[in-house]
Amino acid sequence: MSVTELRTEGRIAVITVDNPPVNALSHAVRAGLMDCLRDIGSDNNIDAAVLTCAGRTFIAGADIREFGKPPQQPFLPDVVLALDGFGKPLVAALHGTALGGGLEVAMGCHYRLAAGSAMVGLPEVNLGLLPGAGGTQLLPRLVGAEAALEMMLSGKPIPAQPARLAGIVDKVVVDDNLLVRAIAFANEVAKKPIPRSSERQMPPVNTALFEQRREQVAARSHGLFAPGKIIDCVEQAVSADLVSGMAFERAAFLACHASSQSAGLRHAFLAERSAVKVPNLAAATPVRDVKQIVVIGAGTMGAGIAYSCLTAGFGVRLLDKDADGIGRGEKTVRGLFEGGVARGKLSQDKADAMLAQFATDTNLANVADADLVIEAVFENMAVKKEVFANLGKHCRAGAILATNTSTLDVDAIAAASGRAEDVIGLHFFSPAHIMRLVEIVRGRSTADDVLATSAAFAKRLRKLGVVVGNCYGFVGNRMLYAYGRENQLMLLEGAPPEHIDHVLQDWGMAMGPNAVGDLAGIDVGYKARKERDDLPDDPRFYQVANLLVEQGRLGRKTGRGTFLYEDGSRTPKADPEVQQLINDEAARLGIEQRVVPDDEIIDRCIYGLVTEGARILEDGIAARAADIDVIWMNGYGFPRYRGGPMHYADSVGLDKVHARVCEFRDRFGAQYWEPPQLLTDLANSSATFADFVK
Ligand code: T1G
Repeated sequence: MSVTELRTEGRIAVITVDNPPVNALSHAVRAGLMDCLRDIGSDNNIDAAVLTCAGRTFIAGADIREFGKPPQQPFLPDVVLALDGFGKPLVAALHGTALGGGLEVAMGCHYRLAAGSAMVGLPEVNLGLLPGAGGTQLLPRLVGAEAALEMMLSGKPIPAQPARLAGIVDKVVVDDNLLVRAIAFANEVAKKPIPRSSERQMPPVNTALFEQRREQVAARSHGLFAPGKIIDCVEQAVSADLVSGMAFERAAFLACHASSQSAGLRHAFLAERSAVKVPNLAAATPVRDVKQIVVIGAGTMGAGIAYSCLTAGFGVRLLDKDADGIGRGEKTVRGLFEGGVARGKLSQDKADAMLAQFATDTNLANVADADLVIEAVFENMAVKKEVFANLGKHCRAGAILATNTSTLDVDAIAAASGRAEDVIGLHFFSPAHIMRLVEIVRGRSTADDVLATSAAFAKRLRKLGVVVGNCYGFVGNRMLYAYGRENQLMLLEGAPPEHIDHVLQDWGMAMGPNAVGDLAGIDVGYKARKERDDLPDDPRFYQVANLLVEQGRLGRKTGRGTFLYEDGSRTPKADPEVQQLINDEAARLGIEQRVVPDDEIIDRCIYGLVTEGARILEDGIAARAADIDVIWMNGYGFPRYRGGPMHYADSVGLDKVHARVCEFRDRFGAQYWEPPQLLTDLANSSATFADFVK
């Protein structure tokens, strides 16, 4: 099947790109477009042409999957220049999302018509790139430098009407006849002079704009350099002709493309799309019908989950045996809707319609009509078992019973229900109405259709549902133990908490481990540890955290934890009392204090993640290393431009990672630093975690 088709309607040629799923500009598409231009140019019976796409969208960009491969002519910039210089009028008909190279191709054409629902944008910056096929030169010529910079630095698409007002789109077609209108438009302009984007003069610009944007970007982009390159290219467009401007742009694009930042961001993009594909599940697996959801537990998590389900169009009943708890939960849900309306996220009418689907009850047996029950009660096995025993009795046959536990044994909870095949883990991350990640924990007995339904449910909530196996902490929290352990040990060894946090945040983590602990509440981990009987026999293990909790220093919620939070401030401040507590405990344990080098802080915390991630792959708890990356980028603030812990280790080189882990084993002992066999095997065979398939 050809990915480009050429036909004529009277004296108008119609080029149709048909390259599912998003008409990405693969090599075949680029070559096909050039062939079509050649045929149209040599046909005297054709006066003008329309470029359209089959399927759900106009071209959504260059083919991201081709980036790692050797580039093939024709390169996209050459295609765009050929369009711009073409001798007959070219009309692009845009529907869906004309993004990246797709919008560049459209700007190479001489006119752009858009369906009313179309969106246009240059999101390359999200991939650590810049528009590399003329976008940084053509867009400023259409909309001016300032608006062009805003679109390219934000990476956000804009709707058709604002795009018309800005000068990107010539006409918006509000009925469903985009192609018919485009062909009629082509007939109208067939004999008119051709308005080439390359010949448009740049609107005047205050050159101070570029320095202003450089300062903004430096403050906000955490060391990413694609934004600065975009500014350089637009600045070049002010004075350069199109060809030399595009040569400048090409060099800048190649520099971005070669960067580890872009490799990480492109990995993140593809990993998030592969992670939601359930491994070892037949595509034809049926999905159970879910309309009515019951959430049990009206705390912060339960209310956030209820809100997420309501905004996705489900009916929701929130249960809690405590009347005060229900009152608080209902208040939280209503407050979230009020906030959404206030921020313009949804209309009052929509909020009212969703809230009409919301109910509460203190009767935990009121579950008979539930298609899906999500338990979000206190993180205690006995409490959860009681809830699931009750659900096993009162839920209808076929109802799915999900636990939101963040660490506990899903199989044990499932057994308590008496219907383990209907039980699954849905580990939402807090705050549940904001965090995209859900770990879908597949129990030993979980039925395939329960798994398929859960994956579809996560998609309905517009969340990233990643299927993981059942073990303590599943993937994310199991790895968090190793990351936190090293933080705790380094505190005792002499690294101040504020320094550890600064070093890791500077490295790219959204928050340092000590600030995260204060945010979540240090008592949460403390209580979880008290429930375990498999902790390492090591008096240093989370000892600082234990002492803080035992002194009532629980974190932000008590105004002090590892750090101080004065007068309700959210800004952590170093606390000399805590440092003294650490020093005293280190002395008691006979730990010699030292200056812990910054690279050691980073490597012990990050390779702590990597080694535990390797064990998770060995145990089959995660199907792909990329799934682990998705979990840590979306649940724990791991920097996207580093691609997640496993991709980062691959980018460093597993031989180097393995050598560093062996050094830590030799210095700190094999209890925590014996290299996982998988890491040793991959390092010895010059392979990567990306190569690993269980
Ligand atoms: N290349 C290859 N595959 C792509 C793709 C792309 N650009 N965009 C999407 N896909 C695949 C995706 O992997 C998934 O595949 C399927 O399409 C559906 O995607 C030179 C250098 C278009 C808004 O950054 O934002 O042009 O998993 O699940 O939620 O200047 O995809 O089904 O096998 O996301 O409806 C610039 C990226 C590229 C746009 C649709 N363009 N795509 O969202 O579906 S760089 C982008 C998106 C560039 C030039 C530069 C979204 C979407 P599979 P999906 P969706």
